[in-house]
Amino acid sequence: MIRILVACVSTVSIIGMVAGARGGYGMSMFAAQSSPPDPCYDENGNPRRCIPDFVNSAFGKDVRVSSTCGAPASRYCVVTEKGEDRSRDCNICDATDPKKSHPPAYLTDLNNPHNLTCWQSENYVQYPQNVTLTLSLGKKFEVTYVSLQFCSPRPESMAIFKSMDYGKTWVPFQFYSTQCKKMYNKPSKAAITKQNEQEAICTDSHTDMQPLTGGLIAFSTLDGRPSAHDFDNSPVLQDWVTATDIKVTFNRLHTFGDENEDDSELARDSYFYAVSDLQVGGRCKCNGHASKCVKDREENLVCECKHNTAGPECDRCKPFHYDRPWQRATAREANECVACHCNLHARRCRFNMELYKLSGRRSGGVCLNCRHNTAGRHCHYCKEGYYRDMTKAISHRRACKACDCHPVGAAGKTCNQTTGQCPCKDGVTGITCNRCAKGYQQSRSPIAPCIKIPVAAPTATYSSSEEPTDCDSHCKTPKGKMKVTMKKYCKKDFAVQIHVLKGDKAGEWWKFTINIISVYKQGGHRIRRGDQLLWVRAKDVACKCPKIKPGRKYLLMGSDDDDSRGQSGVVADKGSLLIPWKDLWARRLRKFQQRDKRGKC
Ligand SMILES: *[C@@H]1O[C@H](CO)[C@@H](O)[C@H](O)[C@H]1NC(C)=O
Ligand SMILES: *[C@@H]1O[C@H](CO)[C@@H](O)[C@H](O)[C@H]1NC(C)=O
Ligand SMILES: *[C@@H]1O[C@H](CO)[C@@H](O)[C@H](O)[C@H]1NC(C)=O
Ligand SMILES: [Ca+2]
Repeated sequence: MIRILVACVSTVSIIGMVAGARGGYGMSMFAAQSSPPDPCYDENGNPRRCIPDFVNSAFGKDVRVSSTCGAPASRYCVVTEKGEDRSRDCNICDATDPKKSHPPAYLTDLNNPHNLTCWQSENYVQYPQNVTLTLSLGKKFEVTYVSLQFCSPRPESMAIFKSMDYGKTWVPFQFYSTQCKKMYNKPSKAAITKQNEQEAICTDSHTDMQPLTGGLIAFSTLDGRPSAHDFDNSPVLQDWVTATDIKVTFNRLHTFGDENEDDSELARDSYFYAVSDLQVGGRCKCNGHASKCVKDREENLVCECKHNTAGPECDRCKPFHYDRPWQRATAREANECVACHCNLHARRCRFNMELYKLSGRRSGGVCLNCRHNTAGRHCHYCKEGYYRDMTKAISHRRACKACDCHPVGAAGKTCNQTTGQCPCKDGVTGITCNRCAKGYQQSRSPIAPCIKIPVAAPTATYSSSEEPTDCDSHCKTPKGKMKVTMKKYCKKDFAVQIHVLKGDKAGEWWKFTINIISVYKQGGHRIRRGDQLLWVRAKDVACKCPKIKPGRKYLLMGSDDDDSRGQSGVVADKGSLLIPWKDLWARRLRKFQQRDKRGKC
């Protein structure tokens, strides 16, 4: 839109445009009859760039002026030219008489070409006496032109300034003078290049045609500036056209070469400035995120921000919409602000540039103060001590349940995030570790709250039909106390200390889970320390040769040749020695081991 304006703003077409902008905000009255579609969104509801109407932002506003005629009442004369003859038409300026006053309000009233109302300065305001007009727009505008329609001759030297900080500091917009160098220390014909697009230039073009009254001075902010055709992508020019206040300074009158006749009859009372219309054409600055400006509660003009933006100029993202950095909207991209993804568990978030870059410039929002026992950048998992209730969506208020780990039964307070399983102490079971596992019973110890129940001999599980009757003939080795001797050690292929953990019957066999604690002699099958299976024929177990009970430790000495089982693990049979373990054997067996190494077996 701005581009279109740039094309048509020239001193030739400015009158027409000014007329179009006349009436300020009143123009939108007709457009707003049957709530029109929001221009900030397309028909599918997608955000798109939107901008407020082009207006004369000076219309109806107060202008502060440094000089106004009529207090006290004074005479003034207008010089008119008819061919070679100059004549004077004299009048009285009287601030107390509405018909003869020229107040500053006439600068920005409705401009009726058939009944011009002119503000007028005092007489004799000659250099270095200056007259200034200061206009506050009330907020930032993007100014396309500043124009002045004169009732007096146009000034010989004048300057237009802008402020972006409500009048604290001023930046020159444009100078007009027949003697640029002398008045403003500027060359009279300076080129604007890409390097100095924010530079005010001085021109004498306003004196080309010199009507004594009714002349126009119009400054187009973008005219002749190289980036104007690509305004969307030129932060420099976007900044250049931005203003909160406009100031016009008249520095020197036009005296038509009659400086020396100051006291002459003709020149008397005809040195003053008079302006019928001051216009500042532009748009309320909303950075492409609002289609209109409205008065807020404090009567300040502000943008009616869309696209999740906020601020008087929609110049930041509104709270909780910090997933990507704020950007001005362009014709191609609305660049709307995006809400942080917090699964309804957070009300605040912040932007993190590192994460944004890591995401390929997609998402940089980090949720703050995740509620409902959630945690993480997007409040997307459960905080420590809680687990996901998979029957509920992550955005549900009760998506995270407390672990409730049993204070005695659990080894910690943090459970598995997906299953809710607490870490249980030995022999403890249950999701919260609140009961003893099978084969365990409760104790009074908080360290080992569940202890093993002594396991009955596996023989007890035999059915009577299987009860062997001929054990004495079946077992070769005599029962009774066993001694561990070097001779027995040498005779057997392996010797290991084992801990029998549990036993299960498997057809013809018993399958014991054992833990091999130490290896004192290594057979041909390379027995390793750690958990192993021990296979014993059911009949041997029934006849208690060997006699074996889970939960006990034994010395097991056996031969390699019985591998009839063909399974992994160790095999014990009636020929094996399985003797309840005594700690004092450890030393003895190490001695046997050393002797064996020296070949003494
Ligand atoms: C011209 O404008 C002035 C000030 O608004 C008003 O008082 C006056 O009646 C107008 N005159 C005509 C002829 O419209
Ligand atoms: C009038 O303006 C000119 C140019 O800005 C400046 O040099 C001069 O000091 C001003 N005169 C007064 C009286 O302020
Ligand atoms: C949680 O339990 C699941 C399922 O049993 C398992 O796959 C996962 O590894 C466990 N997580 C942790 C951290 O232990
Ligand atoms: Ca007027």
